[in-house]
Amino acid sequence: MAKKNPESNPPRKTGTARPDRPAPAAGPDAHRAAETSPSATPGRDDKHEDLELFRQREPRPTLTTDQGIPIPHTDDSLKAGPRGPTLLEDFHLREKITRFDHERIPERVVHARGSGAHGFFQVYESLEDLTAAEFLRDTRARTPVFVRFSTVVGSRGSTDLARDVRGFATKFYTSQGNFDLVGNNMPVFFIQDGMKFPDLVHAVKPEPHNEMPQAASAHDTFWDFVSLVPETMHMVMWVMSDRALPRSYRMMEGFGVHTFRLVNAAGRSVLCKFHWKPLLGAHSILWDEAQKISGLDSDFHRRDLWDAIECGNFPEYELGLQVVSEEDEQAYGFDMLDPTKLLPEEVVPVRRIGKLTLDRNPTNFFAETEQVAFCVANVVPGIDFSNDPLMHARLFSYLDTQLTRLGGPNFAELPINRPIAPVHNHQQDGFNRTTIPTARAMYHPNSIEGNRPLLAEPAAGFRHFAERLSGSKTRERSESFFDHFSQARMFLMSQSGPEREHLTNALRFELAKVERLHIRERVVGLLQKIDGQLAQDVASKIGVSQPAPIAVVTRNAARMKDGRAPVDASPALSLTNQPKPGIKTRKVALLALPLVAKADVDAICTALCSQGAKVDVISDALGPMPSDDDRPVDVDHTLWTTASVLYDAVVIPGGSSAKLLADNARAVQFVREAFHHAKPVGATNEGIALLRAAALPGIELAGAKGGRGFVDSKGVVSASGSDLDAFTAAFIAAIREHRHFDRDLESLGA
Ligand code: HDE
Repeated sequence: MAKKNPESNPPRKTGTARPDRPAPAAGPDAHRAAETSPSATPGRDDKHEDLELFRQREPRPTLTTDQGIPIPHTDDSLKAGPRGPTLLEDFHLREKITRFDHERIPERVVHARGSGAHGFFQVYESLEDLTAAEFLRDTRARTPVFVRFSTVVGSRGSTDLARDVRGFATKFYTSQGNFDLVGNNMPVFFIQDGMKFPDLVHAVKPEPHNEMPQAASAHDTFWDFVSLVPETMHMVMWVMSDRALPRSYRMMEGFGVHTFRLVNAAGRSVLCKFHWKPLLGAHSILWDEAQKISGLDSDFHRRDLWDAIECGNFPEYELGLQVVSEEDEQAYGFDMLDPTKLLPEEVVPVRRIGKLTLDRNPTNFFAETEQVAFCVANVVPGIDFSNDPLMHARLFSYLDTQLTRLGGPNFAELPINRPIAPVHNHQQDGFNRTTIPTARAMYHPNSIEGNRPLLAEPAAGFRHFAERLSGSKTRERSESFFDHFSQARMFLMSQSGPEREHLTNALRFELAKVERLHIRERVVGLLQKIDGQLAQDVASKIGVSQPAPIAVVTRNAARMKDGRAPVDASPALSLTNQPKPGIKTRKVALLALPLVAKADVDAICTALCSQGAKVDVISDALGPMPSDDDRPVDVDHTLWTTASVLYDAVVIPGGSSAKLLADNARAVQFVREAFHHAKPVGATNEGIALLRAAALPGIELAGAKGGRGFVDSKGVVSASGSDLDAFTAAFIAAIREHRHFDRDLESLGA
């Protein structure tokens, strides 16, 4: 593993003293560093080693105060007699209570609820032609990263399963300093100018008079804002879609949203959009599931991420780039500076350039996940900003918000935030300074310290791209930002039938919770501009009179560069079209009672686990469960403590007792609910009795009167007295598909 530059910030285990350097030579460049900044290739463990310096791992033999004074008694306060008043001199009590009183810091004003993980990023091939960023040029570099996933609206303790945008923020600890890619799981945003962000957030957060509802956009103030600000409509389509309900943080895409710039060593700039592509594919759940999971396990996503990493199923994402030349800023039928627009992958393909692997859980939630401070303005040489007006407000906001949240300007010294690249400057003092500068000259220029720290060589330091700018000061929106509906329509038209149905139902749900009729009416008016049918479908369920059909003015949502071949739908925007790489890490519930057929259990578990799935045995009691041979089966959960919404699929093996499951109301509910949520369901031999009891509409089962020995019916796979291999192969294929919406879900009240 490559070693870190010895000049990294103190404290260090070894070599913390800075090597003395000779005073700068006289001459025009006497104020510049003779060598470039750190060039050592980073290794994946560099940040881990850095954090280890701060982790308290030593055994804790004796209880002490913060001052190190040994404490022999911590259960009673110091009193004047056993029943007397507590004495003020009890410094141990005072310290303990004081520390407790001040444990909380302000939660993030948005994205308060989050989960983090450590990992590393490695580029596949050098992007030297595009960027001077070392971590994108050096294929040997395993750049340490910390990622924090989040919801936006809810408070720190709110559910993971809110209908919401997810944050996907990545801190790259590169050899040239920290680069923060602070993105979301949706490629566009609600508003075009950061000036409107406080308005948006005040509208979507709980209402000011009663602080309700928590972590939900289904209320008047959000939809009032939406109805008055049509630029929100494209993002509203995304938030009402299945994208707002990811199955897992490990199974969602990420986007930088804004157009960035890449600048190469020669100073040539191109525009660029960043994407994260999950290697497990992108999958979602249904709103009914989300609501139920919120009650059963509001840490569902946090637990999923944590467990996957603990089990060695490291989440992986490829970093993708869409690169566009400067001149093409407006060549695709919209303005690349407008963050309510996306560049369809069919117009400019996403080039996958490297891989992110998350392979380590934090050791302390507060110190790492809570104290991590991302900042859009943290860019390294070779990456720069565009003039997106939303981005520019963000360039200010992130550092500013940490001043309150993390108690002053020294938050970059916190272990999770400090770069692995050396930090030397003239900043000093402030709340919570932890390093001890020993320099005598905290100013530039100076002669006392040989003018140190020296300025970086121009070729190595950050240089802002010398974009030619002109314009009069004005508070105006560019006309090129005015089309608010074409891409909203493009998104809608890109959805598969079931996805569109979910989106329609989401709008019905949200708007049915809006109390004021005039707000609902205005939103329907906006929906009409996207699609008349959508407007009618929504209006019919929310007490708004059917809007008279109007001709939707369709413009090209995007076009190919040469102006031909307009893009009205982008297949890449549909989750249905996403790659379905396999069943790795999918969770399967195996329902069984004592005397279950061990041969069936073994065949199912072996086949599913060999493909990387996880099988949980669920029965009516914990402990080893007798099977039909001598070997018991370990039970993971009971029917009382879990539910089908926590699983991707359910399977019932045979055995003489399996038929009893058909009389167990919880087991029947388990299967019906899994079916209702379009999940794969499987059963072998006697286990099929439970499927029969669940009365799954429109499904053919094996072994039924005249039925065959093996049937695969819309993701319900059953096998009676037939080849278990054929069963497991078909069941695995059904799980790979994720969901089966070709079922008759209406008749179950879906
Ligand atoms: Fe943020 N955003 N944001 N945002 N954002 C914050 O920074 C802000 C926007 C995003 O896990 C805050 O440290 C403004 C877009 C993520 O710690 C704050 C505007 C995108 C996270 C802030 C936006 C994001 C934040 C709150 C409009 C996707 C969580 C606490 C101009 C590209 C980072 C904090 C984490 C957090 C401001 C819009 C993503 C207040 C002013 C667009 C993932 O600074």
